[in-house]
Amino acid sequence: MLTIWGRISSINVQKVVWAAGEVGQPFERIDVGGQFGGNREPAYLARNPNGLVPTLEDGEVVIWESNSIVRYLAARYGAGWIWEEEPAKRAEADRWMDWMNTSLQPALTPAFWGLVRNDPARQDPAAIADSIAKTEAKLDILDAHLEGRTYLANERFGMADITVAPGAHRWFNMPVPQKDWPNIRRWYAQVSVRPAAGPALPLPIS
Ligand SMILES: N[C@@H](CCC(=O)N[C@@H](CS)C(=O)NCC(=O)O)C(=O)O
Repeated sequence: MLTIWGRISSINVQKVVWAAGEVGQPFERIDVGGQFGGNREPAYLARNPNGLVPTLEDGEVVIWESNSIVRYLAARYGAGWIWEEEPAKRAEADRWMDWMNTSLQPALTPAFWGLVRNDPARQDPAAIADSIAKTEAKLDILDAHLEGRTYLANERFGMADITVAPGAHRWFNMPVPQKDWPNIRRWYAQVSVRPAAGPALPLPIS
């Protein structure tokens, strides 16, 4: 039985919960972080010195960093399924996973904290407008990539879809102007109804 440490409102925890479901591994998820706290406790820091969520425990194996956890789950339990052995194919998925963490998430986070989490420190209208503009530019790239494609990488469902779709889920449920991204909408509608996606993509977002 896997243990996933982290509150489900975390976009990074959502990726791990989804991946665990796809590879058919039973897991216990323990609420840590945000309003639940616990992530600065010595016992948690011993597992994850960053004091962030998610952290995965699989027997003796302890891993932090959401993408690394998804890759671990895919490689260990999803070979021939969501794990690509061939380096070029795996890189096709890897690049979108890293793009999510380094491009889309940083772009949308200020608007999310200002408009959804109502953080008093993140109410600057200019910063929110900047976040919206930057996110739209990233989503334009995603929409163009998905033109004529069913999935993000290798024409089959995989790690990239699991890690990027929580970003679309968040954006589509935020009180922001919604541009028309027909390819993202179609792709999101398709992947978000997978049985493993349900527990990973809670509504309302928070
Ligand atoms: N790069 C890390 C980022 C982890 C991260 O920033 N997690 C946030 C939640 S999304 C966190 O732990 N925030 C503190 C908290 O929840 O208390 C990953 O992908 O796992």
